[in-house]
Amino acid sequence: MKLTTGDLAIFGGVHAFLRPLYVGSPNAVDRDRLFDRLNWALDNQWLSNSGPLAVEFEARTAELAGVRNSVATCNATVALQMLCHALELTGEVIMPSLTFAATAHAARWVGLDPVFVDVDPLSGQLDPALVAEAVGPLTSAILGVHLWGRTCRAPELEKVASDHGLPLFFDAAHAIGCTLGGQPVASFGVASVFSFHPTKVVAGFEGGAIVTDDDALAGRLRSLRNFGLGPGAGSPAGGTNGKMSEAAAAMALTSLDGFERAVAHNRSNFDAYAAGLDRVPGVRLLPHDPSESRNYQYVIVEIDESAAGIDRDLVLRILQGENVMAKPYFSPACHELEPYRSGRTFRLPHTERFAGRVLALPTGTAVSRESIRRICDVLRLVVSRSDEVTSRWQQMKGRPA
Ligand code: T4K
Repeated sequence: MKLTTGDLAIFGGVHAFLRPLYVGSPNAVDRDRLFDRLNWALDNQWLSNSGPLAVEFEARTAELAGVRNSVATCNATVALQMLCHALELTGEVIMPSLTFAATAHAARWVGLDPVFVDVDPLSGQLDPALVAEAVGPLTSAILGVHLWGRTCRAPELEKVASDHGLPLFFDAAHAIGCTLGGQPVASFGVASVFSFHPTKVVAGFEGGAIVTDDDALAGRLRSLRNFGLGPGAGSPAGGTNGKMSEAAAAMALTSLDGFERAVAHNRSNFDAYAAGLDRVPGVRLLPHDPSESRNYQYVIVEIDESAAGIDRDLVLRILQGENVMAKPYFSPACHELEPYRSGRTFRLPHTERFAGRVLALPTGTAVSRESIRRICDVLRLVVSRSDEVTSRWQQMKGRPA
């Protein structure tokens, strides 16, 4: 059946989906396996503090990351904070602004000043040449982000870091299982941080991990995670409670068991979006390099209003009306958020362009190819009838409530 603008829910039509379809719906897990693990932990009467399930999870994530150490944590935000302390950073940290608030806030929380640098206009990833220009007397580190699981230019960032004698570390919250030049992402820089939030391809209710080949750094992180006690103790920061519980590890291990299946499902979903959005003017699906391993957990489209005839915010509103709960990841960019926006005098044009145009679309094991076909039908309709959609929307907005 061919859709018309009158079928759109914002104009009084029936929702395309009866129930909301979320970006970041948790992937399905083998519940029997999960409950076996939870029961085992309860029988063990050991529920946190580097329990056997957390230790097993560390071994498996270190192997997947291709490094010697994985330090499992309660979430990735605390992991980033711990890493800033373990590296004894002071002053400023250079990072992209086009990322989730947690990247910048983690540094801010431990008393560092994020220095935001613009992204490459095509990839949306941190631009190493601009990073080099931003290095100043107060810079103590460079923090790269593998945004949306598409890798940033880590080897070039390594060069900048080594030219200036700075540590380089990565927010790899989106990038478990991803490679760059065939190497696991965690092989770049001094350490990388994964997130195991429920919205991630590997989920532990909540969870994170710092992966590193630096044994001494891992020792300091283990101490920081446990109130600054035990081997590796002595950080000026004291310590925190950043531990992963056994319940989180049970979930994370079970999620990891299904990792390949989830990635295959995401890949198939990505291909369905690519087919459904092929040649839709002004709607660019951000590609994944087929020669690299990718987890495909984020499907990002960029809406160019000048070619699509409709802006991102109206597309978002229309999709949400259909119960497609797309997300404008990552808008506003960090430099436009408090506490960074007050008094700022700089602009990050490519970051701001991406932030005004991007949309994350639902994927994961809860999303089927048929659902994607319907989402793409809506997107094709709103672009092909963009004038009509925009003027109906403006009329509606102008009407008194
Ligand atoms: N660095 C980067 C680059 C990150 O993207 C993140 C987190 C971090 C660091 C920090 O990692 P963690 O400390 O969280 O481990 C979500 C997530 O909460 C956040 O973890 C994630 N990135 C970010 C990209 O997305 P919000 O503010 O969008 O809202 P939230 O979590 O309420 O809901 C997101 C979507 O997921 C909604 O569509 C609803 C759906 N959802 C969420 C939960 C929790 C579900 O369907 N089921 C659920 O259980 O942040």
